[in-house]
Amino acid sequence: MEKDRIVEQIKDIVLYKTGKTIDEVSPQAKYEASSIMIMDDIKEDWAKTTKKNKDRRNAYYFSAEFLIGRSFGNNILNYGLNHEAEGVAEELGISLSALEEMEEDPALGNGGLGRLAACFMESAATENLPLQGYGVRYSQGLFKQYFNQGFQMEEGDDWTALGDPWSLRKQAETKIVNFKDQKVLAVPYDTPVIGYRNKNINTLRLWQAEAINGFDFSKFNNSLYDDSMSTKNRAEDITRVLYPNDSQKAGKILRLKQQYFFVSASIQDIVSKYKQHFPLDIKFKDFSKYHIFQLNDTHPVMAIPELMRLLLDENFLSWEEAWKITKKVFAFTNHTILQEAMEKWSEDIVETVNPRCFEIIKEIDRRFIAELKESKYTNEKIEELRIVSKGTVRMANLAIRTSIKVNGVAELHTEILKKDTLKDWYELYPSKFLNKTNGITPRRWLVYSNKELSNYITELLGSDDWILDLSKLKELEKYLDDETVLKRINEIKYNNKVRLAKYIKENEGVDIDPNSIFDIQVKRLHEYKRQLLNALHIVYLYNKIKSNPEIDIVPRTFIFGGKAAPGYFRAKSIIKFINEIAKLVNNDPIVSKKIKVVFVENFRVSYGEKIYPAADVSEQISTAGKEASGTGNMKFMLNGALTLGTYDGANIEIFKEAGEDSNFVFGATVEELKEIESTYDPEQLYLNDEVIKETVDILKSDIINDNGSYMFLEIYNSLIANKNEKPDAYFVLKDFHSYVKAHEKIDKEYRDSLSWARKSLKNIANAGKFSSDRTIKEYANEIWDI
Ligand code: 26V
Repeated sequence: MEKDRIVEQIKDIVLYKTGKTIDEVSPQAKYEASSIMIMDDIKEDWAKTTKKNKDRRNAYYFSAEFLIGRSFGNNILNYGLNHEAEGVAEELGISLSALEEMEEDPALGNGGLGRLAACFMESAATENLPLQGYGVRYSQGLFKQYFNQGFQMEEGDDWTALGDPWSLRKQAETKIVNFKDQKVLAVPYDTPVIGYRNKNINTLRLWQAEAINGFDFSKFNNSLYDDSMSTKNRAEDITRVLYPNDSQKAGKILRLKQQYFFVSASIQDIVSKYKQHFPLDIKFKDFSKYHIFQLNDTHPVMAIPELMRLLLDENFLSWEEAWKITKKVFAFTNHTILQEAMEKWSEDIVETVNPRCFEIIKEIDRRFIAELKESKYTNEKIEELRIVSKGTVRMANLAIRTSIKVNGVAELHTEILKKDTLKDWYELYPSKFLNKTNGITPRRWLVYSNKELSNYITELLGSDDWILDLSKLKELEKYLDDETVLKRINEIKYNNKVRLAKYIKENEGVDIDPNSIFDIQVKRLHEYKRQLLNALHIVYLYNKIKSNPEIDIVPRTFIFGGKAAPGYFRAKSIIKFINEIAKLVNNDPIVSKKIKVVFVENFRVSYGEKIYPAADVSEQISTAGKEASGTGNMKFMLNGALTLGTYDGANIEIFKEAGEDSNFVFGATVEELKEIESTYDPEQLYLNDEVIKETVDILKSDIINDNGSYMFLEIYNSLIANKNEKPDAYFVLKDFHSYVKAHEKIDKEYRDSLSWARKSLKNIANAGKFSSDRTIKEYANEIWDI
């Protein structure tokens, strides 16, 4: 029997690794051995896929972040071991979920961009597409978050402290990366990306920096202990830590080194494999037939000069020959329109990282300008488009100039890029621009994390084909008026809420009621995402309940989760504010009967897996035009939550697919905001509107306490009396009443539980578009040609 074979194999690994029998070892050891068993099981299929892909055109996803989440449960599911898994765990004397909880959740990404990369890798493997991931193996993932008196605190994330059973160190394929002031080793670690039930296994290769001659014995023998370690430390520093996506990020030299490090190693790797495979093609004539590199934002853009450098200096191609190839093999994705996130590096930093690449960038710029001048471009336009200007290198410009295609990540976002942010570029290269609306993998975000709903869908549709073709969910619409089905939808949601409530009780120490509406906002903290609007609405409700304790409202639990970048003061203030509101609300004997507030600590992929299935309401309330796409919105929708959202990013496409009447749309549109932008006066709004005034004034009251940090006054000033920047730049007060109304509608509609379930089912049935299988096939067909 398959189960017995697996159990025996795991026991064997335990014995080999620990010298003990299964009943003597820790849960951690059982988890590790089970993971090794899976790695052993898949090895032939992995090798086969690698071999098959050698002869084909491949796409390479270059990304500084791959937020892959836990591997154990997902690999069991995708490799088809899930029917045995419970039984195997039982034989090992542990539950499957306890085994799963042993795994560290690697946080090798900040948020949306990194998680998207992980969903793409999974979908490509599932769709049999040859897509390889290349990135950085950070020793420290994104910081772990906890709260002390409601303030965010950070601690390191040493995610490999107990080992990393999911990667193989490929020492023999080590590369050397040259910086102006140091040379380091790049050691690759390969992680399998297992397609869903198709035995196709692609590779995610992450590079780790190490010293070439790590340890100086002569210094050590001379008692210069610290000195003897310094080369080693300086090398390892390069991949030590994932940078938090900071709004006021400085142009940190180590960050550019990190970027150059991984793209240099990756390009070297790919070029050297090409030369092995086609030793006769010394002019690289066929290189562009076999390779296409997708640049995930500007972070990997140094790959462009690096490829040029390798072709010119190490393979002796002429500039024209090298450029012709380089111009064919890159494509670029933009993920944000926020100006501060567009990477610009000062010339001296680029020069210190790698002087030769800097020289190449300047030459690319020089030739580009000459071309523009020839086409009679005005100096003003040329200035906009230049790659090197005013002492800085603009990475987006370098990427767009070189790439075959440039894409945004949702329809609205791409339109804004074309009409506004990248207007001049769109004029110059209209055919380069296209949209690729983001997606999420249904395996992790439904089949794995919401088993009950997933099984029910299979039961209703009579087959599990929908897992590989999410558009099939549309067939669920035939049950929209079936009371038995609607009741079962509600029952499943309730069960998921019970599970989450239990988890929150254990982890946050707060009691929440599964019969209340679970109204959830989980995402990175940022002003444009407007967690502050959500918080102010809770204050408004608090005031209302205080003045009328008998008020008839459906009990609501507001759940928040998300990290603020450690240097983003205002985002941290908002966390403190929400935690203080939670304390106020939850400790009030009357108010807490109607509403509760919880900010969960350390929101991450594995927390998301428990949260999305339990949501009734999905808060997607960014200022219109600011959220490029969002992907959390899709996870909620697929799990049957109704979206409370603005016309922003992919929300618009969600409303279009599922219907506005199955969701709650509010707030000003991009066009409306543009119209009022120059005359918007939040202070007048505040002075003339009693409700807004009373709500916002809590920030200056002693009802809540910021422990002398002045954080709440700072938030107040940011809305009303900002001296240095525009007050209320994200239109929180402007959208306040519209948001309150939408919440009132939720309160009203939730009372009709069948009608609510119908809307929930409508969302599930129309979530097909948001499968990353759809997205990745569009990339494959319209950009990569694989
Ligand atoms: C910027 C920086 C700047 C400096 C240091 C590190 C760092 C890391 C990441 C970033 C940019 C983050 C951009 C991002 O995550 N954008 C999100 O991408 C999602 C996937 O396309 C999209 O759904 C979200 O709307 C968008 O905010």
